[in-house]
Amino acid sequence: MRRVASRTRSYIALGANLGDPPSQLRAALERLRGSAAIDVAAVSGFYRTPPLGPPGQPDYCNAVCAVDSELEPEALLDVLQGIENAAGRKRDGERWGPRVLDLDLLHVEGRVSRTPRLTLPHPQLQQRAFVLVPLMEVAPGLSIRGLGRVADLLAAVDRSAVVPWN
Ligand code: A4P
Ligand code: MG
Repeated sequence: MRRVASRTRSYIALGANLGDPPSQLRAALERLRGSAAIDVAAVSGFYRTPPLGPPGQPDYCNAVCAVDSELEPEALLDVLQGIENAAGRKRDGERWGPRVLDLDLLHVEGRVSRTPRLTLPHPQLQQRAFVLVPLMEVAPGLSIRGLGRVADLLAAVDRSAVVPWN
């Protein structure tokens, strides 16, 4: 696998709203921990969040984890998509429709990307309370170039509907 020169911290959003969502997230975290090239450094709590997208779908379970890796961002995305596929993720559904598992790469420290396959930082990060609440938990001091401090991004959104899963 292609590797960058040094270990880099990345932040991954986990989401699921089909099957048993917390179990899907736990299984994805186990698969990440089982990836030789990836160290899981921190995991947020699990949150119940109202679906963004077509109405009538179940609530999501959302979380964020921080990982350390020497993988290039595209290679990290390969790992995430492999884990989604292993969970039975189908890619023919409607946009923002329900899914058994979604793993998005939110941010890779020191990196930006604007390729068709990978946009970094994640383009909707700053609008999504279901991302910012758990991101704040694992990286309270994080500042993302071009976006600013996570704490300030979180202060600018309505987080009232993002509640602990239990
Ligand atoms: N892609 C580009 N940049 C990235 C990145 N930073 N991370 C490309 C991950 N993927 C990235 O993704 C579509 C394409 O985006 C991929 O081929 C990849 O190369 P996908 O996972 O196949 O499809 P998707 O997730 O349905 O698409 P999209 O538009 O990215 O959806 P989002 O933004 O992930 O939103 N409501 C709640 N409450 N909680 C949620 O977690 N999630 C979604 C999905 C909708 N509503 C939600 C939630
Ligand atoms: Mg996605």
